[in-house]
Amino acid sequence: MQLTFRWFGHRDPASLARIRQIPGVTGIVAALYDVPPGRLLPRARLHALKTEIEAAGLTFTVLESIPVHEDIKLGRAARDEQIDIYRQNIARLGEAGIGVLCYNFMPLFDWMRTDLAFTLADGSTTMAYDDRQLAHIADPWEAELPAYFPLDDSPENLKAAYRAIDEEALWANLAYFLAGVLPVAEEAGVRLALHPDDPPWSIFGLPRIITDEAALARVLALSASPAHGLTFCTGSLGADPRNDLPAMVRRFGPRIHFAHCRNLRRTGPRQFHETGHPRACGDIDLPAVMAALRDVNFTGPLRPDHGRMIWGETGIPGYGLYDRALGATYLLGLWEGLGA
Ligand code: DNO
Repeated sequence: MQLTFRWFGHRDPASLARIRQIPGVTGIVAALYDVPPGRLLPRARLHALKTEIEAAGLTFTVLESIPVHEDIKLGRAARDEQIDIYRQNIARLGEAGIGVLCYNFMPLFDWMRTDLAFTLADGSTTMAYDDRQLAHIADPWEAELPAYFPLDDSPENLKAAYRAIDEEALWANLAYFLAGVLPVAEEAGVRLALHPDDPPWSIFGLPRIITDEAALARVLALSASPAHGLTFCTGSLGADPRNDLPAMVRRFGPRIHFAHCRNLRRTGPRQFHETGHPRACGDIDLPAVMAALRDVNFTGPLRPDHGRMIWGETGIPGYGLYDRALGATYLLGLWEGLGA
């Protein structure tokens, strides 16, 4: 595996120079975060970002992510135009030598938490989710977490449009999208890595389909293209106790293009909070996941995922430097211990 680290550019309190000092980290996961869905990624900006990362002695390994426009997820008439833009963006990644693209197919919202600063017994803070709290969120459209609304539509229109979209319709729209983009990804040498839904169940009545082993098998069966694969996210899938993560790694091994590793503690039905990475801290058995990745000869990028806020750090929820650096070191330690 290649150990990587997510960097949010100049709004990130962690600099590339600091990230480089984390033992074993060689790759950066980044994006042009300010480019809205449905727009072309300017070639010059991709190039500048890559140059900056390389000047710091790191490689630009993964683009996470390019949001999929809602017209595509909704299967609207304008989707072909949007798919064409997505294709052009994939080609631009290929030109820039960025080999992996992480993306998701969650309607309207990306990952969702109900508490961004839940205090743990040790005084650190972490993100938490309690499904019961969703009922109290008066206007989900005001949620602080990443939601990628296209500039060219209103929340009211989108809400209304999703009333007609059930899970099967979303599956059909995902299949249509993949058929449109995979040939270009193959040609460009870009491996697509579909991120599972986080949390892996429906929220606000919106369909969510990338939730469990059966769903991953179904999505992979849509195409045998070598460009078609997964982001294996232990925290997203692991929020549902029925998901056997090591078994899923063994089953889908060669189709795992990117791995997100983190831990969480389940506190009730559809309730959890995030924790430090070690097995001692939560319910996710990362040693077993790493062993499974070793057994399938995983060579792709892997990154520590959300961490707590520790040592007084403030910043982007889930993405402080310190706890993720501890996570990176833990993951590398597991990997070395496996003789991998
Ligand atoms: C959260 C991330 C996600 C991920 C997107 C990929 O921390 O894992 O936001 O980047 O779902 O499209």
